[in-house]
Amino acid sequence: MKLTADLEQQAIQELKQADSLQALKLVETKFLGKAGSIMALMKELGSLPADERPAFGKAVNEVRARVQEAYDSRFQILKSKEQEVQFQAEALDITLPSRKPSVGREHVLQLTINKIKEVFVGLGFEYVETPELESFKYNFEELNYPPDHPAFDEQDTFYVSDDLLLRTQMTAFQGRLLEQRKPPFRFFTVGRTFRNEAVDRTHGHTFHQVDAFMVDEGVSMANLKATLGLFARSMFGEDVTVRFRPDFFPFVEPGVDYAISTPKLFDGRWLELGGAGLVHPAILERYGVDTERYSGFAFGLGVERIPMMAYGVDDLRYFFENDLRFLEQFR
Ligand code: FA5
Repeated sequence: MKLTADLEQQAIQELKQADSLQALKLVETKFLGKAGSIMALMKELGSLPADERPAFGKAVNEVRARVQEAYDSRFQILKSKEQEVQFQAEALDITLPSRKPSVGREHVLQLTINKIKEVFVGLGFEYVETPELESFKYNFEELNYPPDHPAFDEQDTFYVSDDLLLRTQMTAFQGRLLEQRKPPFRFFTVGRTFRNEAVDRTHGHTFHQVDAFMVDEGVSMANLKATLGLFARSMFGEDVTVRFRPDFFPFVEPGVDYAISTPKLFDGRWLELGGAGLVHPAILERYGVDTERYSGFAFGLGVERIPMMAYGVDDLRYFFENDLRFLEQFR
């Protein structure tokens, strides 16, 4: 029996010394495995005299049970130690401040367009949209541009074919409306316009315009001035002044340019927002409108100029660069 006692002691000693699950597994195989030393003892049973076998068998079985027990408890200890190390490595620091969710917002030009729409809808104007890819007919011909007129040079654009071009002015919507609707009416539109332009701080090749077109009985310059005055006050505040100076556009008579000034901005300097005038009778007559009875006004304004003026932005290219540091200032 000394043999079994020694083996047990040795096994328990080695199990205790195993300092990792991997090392423990090796000890287990060495003593408890199929080819292990305890099994080897069992195999010796057959070579013993018959009367010694039961006692020897019992002793070996007891040793095996105790070694197994010692293995199990060591296994538990090592397992929980290893888990602890693993948990520590995987631990999340829940006291770290989380990243702020980034909430999107509307682009400053969209905010401006929303406000423009609010003002004109409030004045009883109906909102319409027409195509960016426009025909020569609506963009120029129907707007009284004589062939080879110098006014074309100011509005060179991107041609897709001889007849199809990227519209240069929202005023192109007038012919499309007159084809479908009879006066009295008030329409406005906002959209993207394009010109073959030397890009600088106040000129883009792509920009936005808002155009309005009103035809009714007795519409005069007084209505136009009142509407644009009210528009300016809605966008820039009560202390804004508006200025109209004679200007030429083939589709209005008389034509004016429209500028605003407020003491708050750019030291009260005048900033031109767009052009305006009374609709040229030739345009209305082309669509069968009785110009003895009806007259109209029209204007077209640059959208970018509005937030430039309102926020003191000195370069229109900021609006298109999509730099969040710039865009996040507006809400
Ligand atoms: C026109 O486009 C006329 N259709 C306006 C009009 C409508 C007159 C109805 C009379 C009746 P103009 O080319 O001046 O006019 O442009 C109007 C405004 O658009 C300018 O005052 C400016 O604010 C803006 N604009 C014109 N070109 C550019 C550009 N390249 N970049 C940015 N804004 C521009």
